[in-house]
Amino acid sequence: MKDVWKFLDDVHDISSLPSENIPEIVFWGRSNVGKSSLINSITNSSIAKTSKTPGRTRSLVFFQLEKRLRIVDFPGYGYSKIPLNIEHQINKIIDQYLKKRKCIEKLFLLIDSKHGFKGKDEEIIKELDILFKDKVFIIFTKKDRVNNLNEKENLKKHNEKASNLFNKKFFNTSIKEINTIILLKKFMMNSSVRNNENIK
Ligand SMILES: Nc1nc2c(ncn2[C@@H]2O[C@H](COP(=O)(O)OP(=O)(O)OP(=O)(O)O)[C@@H](O)[C@H]2O)c(=O)[nH]1
Ligand SMILES: [Mg+2]
Repeated sequence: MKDVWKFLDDVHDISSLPSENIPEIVFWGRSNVGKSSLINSITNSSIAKTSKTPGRTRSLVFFQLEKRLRIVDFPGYGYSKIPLNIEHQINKIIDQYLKKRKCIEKLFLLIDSKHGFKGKDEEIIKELDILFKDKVFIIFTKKDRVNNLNEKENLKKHNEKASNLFNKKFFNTSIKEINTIILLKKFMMNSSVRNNENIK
C-alpha cells in the first residue's frame, strides 16, 4: 500500500513540540540546499514548502507517516538576510530540540554537490557527532547540476571527505533522478526498531 505522509505541525516554540512516542528523522543543512524539496520527493508529495529564495523554512516542520515515523524539516543556516531576532529564535529552538529530544532516530545533513562542505557545515558535523555520533548521515543534493569533468571530480572529493574525514555514510541525490531518491528512502525507512513493531 502507498505510504501517506501528512503535515503534523509547524513548531516555533520548544514548548509546543509533538509527543515523543514516534521516531523522528531530521533534515538539516544550509538554506536553499534542497531540504524541503528532498522531503517532497521522498514522501512523493508536496507537503513541504519550497522556494527559489533561501530562508523559506523558519520553524521546525513535522510530517508524519501513520503512527510509524516522522520527518522534521529544519530551517536552513547561512542565509544572511534573515532578521537577527528571527535567527536567534531559530538557533534557540534547534539547540533545545537537539539537546532534549529523545526520539531522534537519524539526522541527515544536506550538502550541495557543487559547493561541498563550508565552515559552518563542518562545525555542525562536529557538534552533531558529540550528541548523536552514529545517527548522522550526509546527503549531497542537486547532483543533476554536476555536469563537467571538473565538477564531477570535486563531488568525488566531497564524497571522500564525508567518508574518510567525517566517517559518515553518504548519499548522492537529485530530485530529478528517482533512483537516487529510492535508495535514500529505503535507507530512511529501514529500522530494526520499527521492523520489530516495538513502537505503536
Ligand atoms: N536542479 C535541482 N534543483 C533542486 C534540487 N533540489 C532542490 N532544488 C531547488 O533548490 C531550491 C531550494 O530548495 P528548497 O527545498 O526550498 O531548499 P531548503 O533547503 O528547504 O531551503 P530553506 O527552507 O531556505 O532552508 C528550489 O528552487 C528547488 O527547486 C535538485 O535535486 N536539483
Ligand atoms: Mg526549506
